[in-house]
Amino acid sequence: RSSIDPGTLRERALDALTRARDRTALLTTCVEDPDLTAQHSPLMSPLVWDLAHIGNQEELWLLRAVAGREAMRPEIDGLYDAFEHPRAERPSLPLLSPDEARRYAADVRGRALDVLESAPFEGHALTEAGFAFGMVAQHEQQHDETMLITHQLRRGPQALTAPDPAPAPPYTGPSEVLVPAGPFTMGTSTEPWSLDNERPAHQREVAAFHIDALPVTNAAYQAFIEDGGYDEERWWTPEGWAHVRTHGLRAPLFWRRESGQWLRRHFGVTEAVPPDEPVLHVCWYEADAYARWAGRRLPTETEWEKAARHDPATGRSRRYPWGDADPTPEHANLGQRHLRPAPAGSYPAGASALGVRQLIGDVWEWTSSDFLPYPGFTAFPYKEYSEVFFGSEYKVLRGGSFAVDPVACRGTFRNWDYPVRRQIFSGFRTARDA
Ligand code: AVJ
Ligand code: FE
Repeated sequence: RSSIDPGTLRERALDALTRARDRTALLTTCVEDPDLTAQHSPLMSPLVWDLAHIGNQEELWLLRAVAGREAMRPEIDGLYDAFEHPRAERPSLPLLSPDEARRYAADVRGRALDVLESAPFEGHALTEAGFAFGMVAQHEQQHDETMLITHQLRRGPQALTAPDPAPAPPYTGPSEVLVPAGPFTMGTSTEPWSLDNERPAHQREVAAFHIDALPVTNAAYQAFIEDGGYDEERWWTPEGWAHVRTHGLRAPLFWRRESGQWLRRHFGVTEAVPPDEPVLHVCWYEADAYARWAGRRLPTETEWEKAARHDPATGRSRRYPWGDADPTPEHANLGQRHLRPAPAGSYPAGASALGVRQLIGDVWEWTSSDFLPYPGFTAFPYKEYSEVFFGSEYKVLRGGSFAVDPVACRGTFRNWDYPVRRQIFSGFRTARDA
């Protein structure tokens, strides 16, 4: 049971859905229609697929599952089922045109808002505390991040702009923080819109460890490159070594070296790689190799969450590093307010109880852990959100990037991807045994 009253939750759901749709509109109107139907990378869908898929999932969950309505356009369900067609195949499908997709998504939304007015927020699993509405808003925001990745991969002039984060005051704290040994509560059984893989809350024993107070920066990563990190097999796992050799990786995605300087292409603009920003667009193999080179290792997922949530004064796990309050712009770089991570050492107000900074927002952080269910996991409301991905193929990322909306980000939130992926907004921090 949520302690927040149903009226407030209903307003929050409306607000989250509206914010997601405003962002979707921005991401699908800042370029002309040919850029919506084109495939900018075989790793990604055409933007117009994401747009109609967002509407289709909203129809499936809010209109059909919650309100028991008939399918509006049963013939399109297969086109927008992510499991029926891999991304690379989607451009060749008879997809809705940009105008049709916009109209369909808007039509679904109009009806979904009617459903929201009267859906029972108590006594029904799917709508308890507004869950289905929160889930649909999170789904749209996740695809908005996916679409932002497509924008980053797109060739051509800049289409999106946002103010840069404020320069960080110099960070004078310690480079790493000791997280003491002892039990800690991982996951949640009370967060009303948490997704199935975050549940249930359970106790874990964690040995003492040290974790970086800040994410690894571009300058630090450059030192690894310049020390020959990509040429030395000893830093890499066998799979990682095979991967960098086969694909000729020499630096993070989007970087190139010119006249002795590292440049990168960032949302259509070539810029010098900013030394103080958290490193972005590295795969798990690169993060893991850097950590070994530095004499350290990636944190486990459990260690990451303990560093983020454990309050040694009370023994409690908090919702966020800074406490239980929802994120504000003072706490973290979230919601695509900026189109880049903030310099390492930013957001003192977002520090954890132990003083670890920037765990939420800025860059997704690779952990050493495989994506596995917690003890007592039950798939809800569908196996295809998490359950079908459990196993050793995927590594867990934590904390969310600058492109994650607050509705889809919590101390317990789990993301996952293949260890070779680096078009995502991924970085990392390192740890060591105490
Ligand atoms: C949780 C980000 C891995 O994008 O594949 C979107 C989220 N699930 N639609 C993804 C998701 C279904 C998912 N990730
Ligand atoms: Fe989806």
